Amino acid sequence: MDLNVPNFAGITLLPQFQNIPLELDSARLYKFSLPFKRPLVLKHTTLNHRNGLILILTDIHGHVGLGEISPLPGFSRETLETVLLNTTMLLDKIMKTGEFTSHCNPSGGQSWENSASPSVAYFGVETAILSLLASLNDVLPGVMLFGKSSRKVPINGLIRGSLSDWVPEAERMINEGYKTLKIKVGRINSVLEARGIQDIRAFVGPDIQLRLDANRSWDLETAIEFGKAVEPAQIEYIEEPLHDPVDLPRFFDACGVPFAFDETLHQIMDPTISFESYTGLKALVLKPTLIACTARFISLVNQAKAKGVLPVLSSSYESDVGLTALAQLASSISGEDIAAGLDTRSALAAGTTKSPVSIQDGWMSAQSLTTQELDLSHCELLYQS
Ligand code: OSB
Ligand code: MG
Repeated sequence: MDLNVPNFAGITLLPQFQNIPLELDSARLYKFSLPFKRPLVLKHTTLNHRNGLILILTDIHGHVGLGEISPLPGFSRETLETVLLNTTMLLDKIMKTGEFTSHCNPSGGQSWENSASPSVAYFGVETAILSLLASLNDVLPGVMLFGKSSRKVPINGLIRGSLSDWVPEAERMINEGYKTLKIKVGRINSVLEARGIQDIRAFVGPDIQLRLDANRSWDLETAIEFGKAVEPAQIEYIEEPLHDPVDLPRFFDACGVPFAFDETLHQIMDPTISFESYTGLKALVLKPTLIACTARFISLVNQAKAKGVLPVLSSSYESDVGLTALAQLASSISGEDIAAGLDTRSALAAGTTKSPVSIQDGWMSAQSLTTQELDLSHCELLYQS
């Protein structure tokens, strides 16, 4: 079935990639359930397994497009059951009619800015279509959207252990070649944590970037106290220090530590939200799996760039297929310049490729996966068309 691709789901491809017919042949949807090495403690839940869907599209010439759809419990609004339903409905429509209009698609009077929150099914299906088109055009997917891509992207090493492990973990990561580290804070006493951050800075020296993430753990007073204590450690930014993001400018005024939006972006679905009033805003942490549709993701990237705010691509514990797609997007939006938050694969004990998508010397490859590299032997085929 031919699919009209120049403008699908509110995504406009660069002119040279338009008018190329996409002749879909098959769609297959697999379910995976991958164990974590140890239970993954998140803000609102603890996970033993990462569950999600892998989508494989093929065209009549044998080109392949891959996508992943993995709502994250405690962060996504949707369950896997809901997205499975949404995905199969989308695929039925695409395969039967060749139409891919979603409520992410501004055509038809309904723009995604003022519609209900999109399903992550869209992002997964859009990724698979872009991946198939990229394979047809022999480019990386982001080239069709942003006109460029790098071959690899720098990654921030993720430190999420207990305080006593911070310096040894930082040492291991520096030895592995990471130049940017992200430390999860807001878990125990903030005074002790601030001291831990100073210890890391003293250990790694001035040339390593340090990012922190408090996942909205603090009231304004505690955050300011923490901020003042870590200010000399020259933090690149702290993600979501406050329960209430409205107080972020006051936090910055009081301690001078730049901050980043993460959860706030995924709660406020209005992407026309102005960042202008937020002095001290250094970065938008963009998790496509939570943003849930490509058009909204692109809009946030463009807004960040227009305001001199860093667009930092970040993962949500996707499997290898999803992580590769994220590395490819990062390679187009920030290339080799901004470390991406993709150091989550090491938490999983198994994956969806024969060898895990790896980070070498602090870099992740943006190269596409081939079907030969996939390992879906432990996955369940749920849909075929
Ligand atoms: O708070 O940034 C978070 C992963 C899943 C859910 C929430 C978060 C994360 C990460 C991803 O931290 C890794 C990163 O951004 O470096
Ligand atoms: Mg965060």
